[in-house]
This record gives sequence, C-alpha cells and structure tokens, in this order.
Amino acid sequence: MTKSKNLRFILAAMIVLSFLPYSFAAMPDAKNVQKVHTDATVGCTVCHPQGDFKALNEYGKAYLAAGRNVDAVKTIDDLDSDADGVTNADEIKAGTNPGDAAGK
Ligand SMILES: [Ca+2]
Repeated sequence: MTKSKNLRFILAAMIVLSFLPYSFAAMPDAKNVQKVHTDATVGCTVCHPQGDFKALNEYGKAYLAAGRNVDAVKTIDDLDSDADGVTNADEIKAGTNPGDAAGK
C-alpha cells in the first residue's frame, strides 16, 4: 500500500469505529422494544431522530425516563409520546414511529 492508501484506510477505519459505540449502545434498547412488541420490526429510529443517533426523540426520552428496560417499554406503551393521537404501542405495532408525529 502507498502512503495515501494507508492514510485513506486509517481514516475509513476511524470513521467506522467512531460509530460502533452508538450502534452497540442502541441494540439492547431496540431489543427491549422488540421483546414487548414481538411482531414489530424495531430499529434505532424508534428512539433517535433519523441521522442523529446521539439525540433522543420524545419516545426515546420517555423510555429513558421510565427506566430504559423492558418494563419501561410497557410503562410508556399507552402514552402518545409524539402527540399525534396514536399511542406508542399502536404506532410500534403499525410500523410507524412513536417519536415522530410526521410518521403515524
Ligand atoms: Ca403517537
């Protein structure tokens, strides 16, 4: 490898590695939601705004405040975190985002 290829490889590795803690941190939380809503497909954006995984949407904030575990998911199921008129549980079951009023 030339010096410039080495530098590009190191930069690419640093970028990939910088995102790993966020990915791994989010997985247990998505799994907690999935444990309660077994038929739903749950991803990172259930708690985080698209493209900003360091921030929490209103559902993510409620989940954190309720204890950030399986019981927290159950506790906030009947809430309407994004105030769009649909409960968190119904949104998760429908595949819409309980933290984004634009996605009901
Ligand atoms: Ca809602």
